[in-house]
Amino acid sequence: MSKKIFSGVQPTGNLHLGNYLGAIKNFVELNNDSQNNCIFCVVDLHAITIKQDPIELRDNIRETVATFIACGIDPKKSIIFNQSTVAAHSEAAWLLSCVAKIGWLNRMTQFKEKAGKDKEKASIGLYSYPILMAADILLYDSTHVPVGEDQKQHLELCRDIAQKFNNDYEVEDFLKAPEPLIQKEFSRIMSLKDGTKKMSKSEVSDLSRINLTDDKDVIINKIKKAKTDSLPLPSSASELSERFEAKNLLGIYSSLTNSSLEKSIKEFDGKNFSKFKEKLSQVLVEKINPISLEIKKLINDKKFLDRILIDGYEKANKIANLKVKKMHEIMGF
Ligand code: AQP
Repeated sequence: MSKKIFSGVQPTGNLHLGNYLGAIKNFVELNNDSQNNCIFCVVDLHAITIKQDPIELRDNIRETVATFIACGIDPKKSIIFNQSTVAAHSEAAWLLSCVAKIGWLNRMTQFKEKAGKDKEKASIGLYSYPILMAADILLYDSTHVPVGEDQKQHLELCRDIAQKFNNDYEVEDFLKAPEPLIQKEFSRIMSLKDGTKKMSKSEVSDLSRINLTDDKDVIINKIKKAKTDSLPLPSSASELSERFEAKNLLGIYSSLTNSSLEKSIKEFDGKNFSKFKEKLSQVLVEKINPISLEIKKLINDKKFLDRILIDGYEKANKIANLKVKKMHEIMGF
C-alpha cells in the first residue's frame, strides 16, 4: 500500500548524527521506495519558538535542504519545502488550537525539558508548537511520520487532535490519524559528553555531538574525547543498563554498520575503549565525511537550493490550501 510520508527538521544549526540516525536515514529509505509519496519540510516556524538570528536562520534553511540532498533524499522523488512559505500551516495550527485541550499540552515532556526551570519566560510558541506540528502532518493526510523517539509523544497528541476534530465536527476520518515510524533500535542518540542527555543542536558544547558537516579530524577528535567509563567493553547487553555512554557508543556503531547491538557487543567483548573508538571513528568517517563534503559543495549553490524550495512550495501549497479550505467549510466559515 502506498504511504503518505511527512516529516520535518528544524533549521536551528548544524544537523547532527542524532538527526541522521534517528530521522534522516529513515527519510532516505522511504524516499527510495517508489510506492511512497514523501514530503520533507524545513520547519522554520518551529525554529523560532526559540529566538533565532534572522541571517543565520536564512542560511540554516538552505543548509538543511543541502543536508537532505547530501544524505540522499532526491528532490525529484520527494517534495522538499520550507514551512513558513505555506501559510496554511499557521492557519491550520490556529484552527486546531481551538480544538486541542490545555491539559493535553501540559503533559508534553519536551516543553518541560526545553523550557527548563524558567517556564514563565519560555515563548508561547514553544508551549503550543506540538499543535503546529499536528497541523503540518494533518494538512497532507499523512499516513506515516518518521521521527526520532523524542517526538513520539507529539505524534500521539496529533492523533488525539485529529480524532477530536473529527468527533466535534462529525466528519469521520476527515483528519487522518498518522502512524509514527520510529526506528526499533537506536532511535535516541545521546550526547557524547553525557549518555543520559539527548544529542542536540542546541547543546552548548560542540564536543557533545557529531555534526554532519564535521571533517575527518574533527570526528576522530570528538570520538577520542567522548565520555566512557573505566571498565572494558561488556560481553552482554544486560551489563549496559547503567553504562549509558558505552551503550550509546555501541548503539551508534551498530546503527552505522546496520547490525544488532548483540553483534557489536560480541565484536568488542572485553576489549578496551581505545580499540573500539578507533573502529567507531573509522566507520563514522566513512559515513559522515562524504555527506559533509557534499553539504559544503551544495551550500554554495544557493540558486539550486532555492529552486528546490520553490518547486516544493508550489506542490505543498496546493495540497495544504485545499485541506484548509475544507476545514473552513466544516467549521462554518
Ligand atoms: N538525539 C537524537 N536521536 C535521535 N533522533 C533525534 N532527532 C533529534 N535529535 C535526535 C530527530 O531528528 C528529527 C529532527 O529534529 P529537529 O531538528 O526538528 O528537532 P529536535 O528534536 O529538537 O532536535 P535537536 O537537535 O534537539 O534540536 P534543538 O537543539 O534545536 O532543539 C526529529 O525527528 C527528531 O526526533
